[in-house]
Amino acid sequence: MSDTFDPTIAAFDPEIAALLASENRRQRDKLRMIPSENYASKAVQEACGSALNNKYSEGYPRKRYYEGQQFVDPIEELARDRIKALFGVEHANVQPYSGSPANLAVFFAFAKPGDTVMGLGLPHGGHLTHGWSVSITGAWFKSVPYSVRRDDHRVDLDEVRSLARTHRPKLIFCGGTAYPRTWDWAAFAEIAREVGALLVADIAHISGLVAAGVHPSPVGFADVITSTTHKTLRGPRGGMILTGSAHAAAVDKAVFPGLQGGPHVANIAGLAVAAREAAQPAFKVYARDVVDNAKALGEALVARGFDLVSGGTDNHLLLVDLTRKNISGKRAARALDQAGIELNYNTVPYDPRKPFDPSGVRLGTPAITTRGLKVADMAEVARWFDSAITHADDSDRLDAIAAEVAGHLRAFPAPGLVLEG
Ligand code: DSN
Repeated sequence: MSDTFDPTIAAFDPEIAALLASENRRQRDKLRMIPSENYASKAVQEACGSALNNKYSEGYPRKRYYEGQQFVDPIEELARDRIKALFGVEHANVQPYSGSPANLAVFFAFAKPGDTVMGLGLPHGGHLTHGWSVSITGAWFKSVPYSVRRDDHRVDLDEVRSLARTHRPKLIFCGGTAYPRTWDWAAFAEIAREVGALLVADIAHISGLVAAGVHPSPVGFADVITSTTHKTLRGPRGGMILTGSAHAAAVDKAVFPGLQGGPHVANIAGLAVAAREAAQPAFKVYARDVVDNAKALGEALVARGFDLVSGGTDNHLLLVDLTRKNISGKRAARALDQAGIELNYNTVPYDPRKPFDPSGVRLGTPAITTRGLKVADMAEVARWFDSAITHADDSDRLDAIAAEVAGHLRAFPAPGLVLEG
């Protein structure tokens, strides 16, 4: 056997090992507030880094195209069963590589190129794969995006109904990536039924909140539910599609062999672990804290004169419109990153600026809540945020805030990080 593969990463590839160590420290020392990110547990990461990375398993449990599935089959079955129990659904496909392939599989299962689809427009908080023009879903399908209202930034259900009646879409997507408010699944279901559309709820951002019961569930309203598994749900990178049994066969066929080859079974094992974690009482406490922290942070930012899209939040994320602060989203995001607060610049509804340098920043509380930060810490987070924006051009000041942030975080160990010393 070649000994090339035996040494540890530190011995064999010190360059990559050093970068990985730096990333671990970065994740330890920063307030990670990108709302789609989190810290997966050590147990989830162990599954993802396991020998399952060596295995091909095209097909589904008991119906594979490769041998050697003695342990993969029960792992995928456990993942499916735990997800079904967690969300209360009849069928779960846990093979999508992530959220975008999960959505593409739904297109493949239930629509044909040229069919009309509706989704919340990207600049209003939707996702690329809900039919936005630059995505394959906008290029190959006739997309009719809906919006949020100018005055309160809530989804305009009157517009959704009117567009649906006019355009008779095949699919209506609800869910988004920068929408801080609760989704009215029942209202969407009523519109979809009226026009004969299939309702797809993309709960990628909020699946952990839905699993814990702190955001209403689309089960019983949406025909198909898609999600990533690594955001508020806190699992490995991956995707899933949940349905009733009526749509199970179409979804499974669309995922494999329709869209994907061999599933990433190590991540499916990670998802099984994450689903077990999400069924524990402690997960409900985490999910409630995610929302409470986001609300408290929103209030603290408003008290400091920041404008929040929709005025606040019902979930895990906040969208801050910086127009009145005379700083662009990109400049603010860079300054905040230097100050130890990691988030992303983002368009706000009806943004006059371009997406590459928009008017807002998007931030959320899942990762910092996983570390144990509570409502009482949010005033301090708002103070650092405010100070970094106010002193965006003062490099020394930003470094000083970063040191304060890292000092504060020492009391909140980050799960799953490998840290030497
Ligand atoms: N990139 C994800 C997010 O940050 O919301 C969506 O795909």
